[in-house]
Amino acid sequence: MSRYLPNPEEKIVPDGAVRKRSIIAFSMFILLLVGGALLFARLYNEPQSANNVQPTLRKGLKANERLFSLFYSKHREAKSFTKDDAVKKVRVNGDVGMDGTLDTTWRLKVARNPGDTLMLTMDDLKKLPKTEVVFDFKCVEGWSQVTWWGGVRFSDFLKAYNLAPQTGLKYVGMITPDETYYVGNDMPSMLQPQTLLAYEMNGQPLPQNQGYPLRLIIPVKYGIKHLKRIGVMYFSNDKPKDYWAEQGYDYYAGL
Ligand SMILES: Nc1nc2c(c(=O)[nH]1)N[C@H]1C(S)=C(S)[C@@H](COP(=O)(O)O)O[C@H]1N2
Ligand SMILES: [Mo]
Repeated sequence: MSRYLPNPEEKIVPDGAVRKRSIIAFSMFILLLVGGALLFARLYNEPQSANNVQPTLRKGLKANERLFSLFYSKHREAKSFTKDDAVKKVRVNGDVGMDGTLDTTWRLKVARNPGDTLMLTMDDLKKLPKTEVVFDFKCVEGWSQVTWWGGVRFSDFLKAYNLAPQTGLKYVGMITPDETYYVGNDMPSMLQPQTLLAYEMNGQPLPQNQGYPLRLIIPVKYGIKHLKRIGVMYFSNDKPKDYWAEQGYDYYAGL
């Protein structure tokens, strides 16, 4: 018969408290309902932007993008391979901005500050310490190849040309000499130690169609970001224009 005895642990809730809780629960329900309806109405009435996304959703996407770029762009490194692993026949892919051939009259233009643009020769760059990287180069089209590159580590280049203050900016932009191919990369990925201004492939000067005289190698990113034939380099807090991002690809294109 003990089951009919009241449990001394059980609190007897007075009627008034029950009513109060019901009112709170019901108010929350109404609030959520109204909130949901308002959000829906806002999304429904908002004009869609160029990418078919309403500004409210776009804000959410942007916040996510910032979060991901924060967590995934730092401290990452692409797996390294040995030079023997590297393929001898490197695929050529993408020829935007690659018309004609370049010669030694080429200069790397670096917009250091307003009114202060460096004009560097290949010899200037070859004087800096050389770094070699062998990694699995991945294209968004689905293929990948282990390839071997040599050049100046981007962070070494920045030090040599007093560009440390520019690392306080969020992005580095690069453009081909004819301005038809261009990319933007986030600063943490640019500062990653495998990122090179490359002038060699398989121990030889870059072939014309693979970016002679200088290209970007940024192993933490997909191929679209490895701009071949660098003409201009600049630094900015705004996202530099990006050829494939304009076509709808992910701006960060990280691996
Ligand atoms: N100037 C320029 N750089 C470019 C491209 C391009 O079309 N033009 N294509 C990109 C893409 S999609 C890839 S996969 C790589 C290919 O580099 P590779 O030709 O040396 O294999 O270059 C990238 N850099
Ligand atoms: Mo690619």
